[in-house]
Amino acid sequence: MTDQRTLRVAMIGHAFMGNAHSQAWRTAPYFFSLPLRPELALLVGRDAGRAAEAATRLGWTESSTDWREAIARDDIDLVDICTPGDTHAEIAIAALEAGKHVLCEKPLANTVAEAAEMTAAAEKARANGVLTMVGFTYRRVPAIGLARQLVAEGKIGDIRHVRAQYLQDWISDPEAPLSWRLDKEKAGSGALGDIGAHIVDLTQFITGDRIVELTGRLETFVKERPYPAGDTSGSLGGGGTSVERGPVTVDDAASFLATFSSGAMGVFEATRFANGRKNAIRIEINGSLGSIAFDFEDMNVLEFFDATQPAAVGGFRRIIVTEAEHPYVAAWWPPGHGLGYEHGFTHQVVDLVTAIAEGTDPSPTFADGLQVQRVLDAVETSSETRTWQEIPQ
Ligand code: SOE
Repeated sequence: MTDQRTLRVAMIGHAFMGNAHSQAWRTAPYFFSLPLRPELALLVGRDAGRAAEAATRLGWTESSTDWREAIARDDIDLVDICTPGDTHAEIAIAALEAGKHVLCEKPLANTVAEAAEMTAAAEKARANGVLTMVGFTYRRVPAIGLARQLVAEGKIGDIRHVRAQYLQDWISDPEAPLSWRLDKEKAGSGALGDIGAHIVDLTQFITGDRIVELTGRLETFVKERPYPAGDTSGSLGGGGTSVERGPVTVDDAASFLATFSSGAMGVFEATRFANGRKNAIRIEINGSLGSIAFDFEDMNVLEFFDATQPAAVGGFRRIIVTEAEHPYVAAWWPPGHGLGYEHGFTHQVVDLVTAIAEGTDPSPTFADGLQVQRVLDAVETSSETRTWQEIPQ
């Protein structure tokens, strides 16, 4: 690192996630007092014209069509990977070997083998103070942070049930185009890795526990779709289609039963076919002393049931998670002036930059990402073999 006051970032990819990350890198220093100032130095995309346009629009100083430029440059401190999963391992390992910190979008990789290689490279680089983080952004929603706090403080007691759903509907129309997210080569898996990975991470984050075994099922309802017409990299299911069709090679929906190391029972569901549900991340946890419930479609609220209260005044309480005492909220607006999807990305930048300045591991690291990958892999194997699978710890 040549300049400790700034953190010079190169971002690879500028579609949906690139937009979200760019706004986070830009806004974090305006709302939070950061120990290092992020500099949006280099944006990399496949097409020179589009990368240059995106760099101007999103606030990056320069653009390039070669991610290796980011790795080769001495004046880049951190590589932010916002590309499809099939490129994560190659870019991340090269960046780590060149001594760059790495923020990598989720899921960490397309396979356990790739995630393991990335984690080995991360552990090697860690000896030289190089840090890694996986973009499980929803951990940084204030209501999720509060849920974790309540569990850690023992307000829920011993956890019995973990119920988690991630429901979307953007491909429930069988004529929705065959985007890269429906191609196993590019995306690794479908609903399982794209959105199921989030609820695996979130439930483990909130409970502070790990899934140790599971049995799962994957389903592909629509086996063939029209190819997209034109570029659909930045959209979910939108854009035109061509007359030619191709095979869907990933799951449309995934569900699994799981056991946590505490013995808590988990029920998980991830689907892109829940008509009417746009981005519903629903988590409910029942413990011996109470329950908590969250739904991302009402993301500034955490429901809390305290079983120690007399029945006459019991019932779920809707906590509006917009108080300065709540995680991350003090930096933003007065009570009741809620936050949105993008704020999780800003909080991710704050936590990452702080960890880099302090030389501590940000959370989740590549090792955490590898563990999530093992859970995803176990769901696939279980679905193929119709068996329970243990997760190597
Ligand atoms: C598409 O399903 C997607 O953009 C995911 O890739 C993101 O991780 C999720 O946050 C929203 O939906």
